[in-house]
Amino acid sequence: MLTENEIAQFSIDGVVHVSNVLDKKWINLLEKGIDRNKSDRGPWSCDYSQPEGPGEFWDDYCNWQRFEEYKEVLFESPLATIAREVTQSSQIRLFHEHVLVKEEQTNELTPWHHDQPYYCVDGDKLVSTWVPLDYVPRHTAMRFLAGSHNGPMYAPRRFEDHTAYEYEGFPQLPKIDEVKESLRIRSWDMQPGDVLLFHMRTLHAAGGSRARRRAFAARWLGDDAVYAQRPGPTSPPFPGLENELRVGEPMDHPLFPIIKCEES
Ligand SMILES: O=C(O)CCC(=O)C(=O)O
Repeated sequence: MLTENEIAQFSIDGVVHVSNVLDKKWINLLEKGIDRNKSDRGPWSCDYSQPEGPGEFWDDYCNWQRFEEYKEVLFESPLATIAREVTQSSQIRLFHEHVLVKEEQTNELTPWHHDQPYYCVDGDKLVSTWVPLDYVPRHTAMRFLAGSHNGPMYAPRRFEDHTAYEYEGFPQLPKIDEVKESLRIRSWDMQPGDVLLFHMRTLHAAGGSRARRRAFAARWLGDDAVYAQRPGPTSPPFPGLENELRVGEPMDHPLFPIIKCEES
C-alpha cells in the first residue's frame, strides 16, 4: 500500500504523511466511536484544559475492547497493513489506540515530546498512525522534528503543565528552537482520512485549534518490539503487566493482538 519513497521517508525522517488512506466508511465509524467515548470515558481519560478557559483538550486510550467501532477500524482497516509495511515487519501487533480531541476554541498546545519513553516497550520497529477526522490546517497541525527518532530518549512530559516526569537516566528535553530547526520541521495540511505515520521516538508537538479537531491514533509494534520497564509511571499504565512479561520479552500478550494484514 505504501510506496518505496514513503517507506524511505519514514526511515530517514521518522515521519511520513500519506493522503487518503481511510475512506468515509472508516471515518464514520471513528466519529461514532469518539461520540460514544466522549460521554463514556475510560479510567485513564484526561482533560488538559483550563477549567475557566474556552475549548477543551481531552484524551482517552485503551478502549478498543469497549467500543466496537474502534475495534473494527484497528482490526479491519488498512492502518495495520501500512504500519507493518512502514516498519518492514513480518507481522504487526496492536499496542493500543489513543483518541485526542481538541474541541472548538482550544488554546492548549501539545508540548514537544516523543512517545517511546512513556511506553513499556523497546525496539525500533515502532510506529503510530495518527488520523484526523476533521480538516487540520498546517499552522495548527502536528509538527515533527525530522531525524529525532535517531537521537536519545528524553523524560516524558505532562500534557497538563508541560513539566517533565522524574525519570532517572532520561535527560530533560532541551527547548526546541523552531526557527533554528525550521529545515527539520515537518508538518502538513491534513484532510480526514489522511494518515501520519511516525516513529515512537520522533519528537512532535501540535498547536491549539479554533475548529474541532478529533484525532484517532493507533500504536503499533513491529518485529523487534519487546517489553521494557521505565524508571517512573508509564502511560498507558497497563497495571499488572510487570507480573506477566519479563523485560526483553516479545509483547506476546492478549492485550496486544497480532493483526491480520493484507499480503504485500
Ligand atoms: O493530537 C495531539 O495533539 C498530540 C498527539 C500525540 O502526541 C501523539 O499521538 O503521540
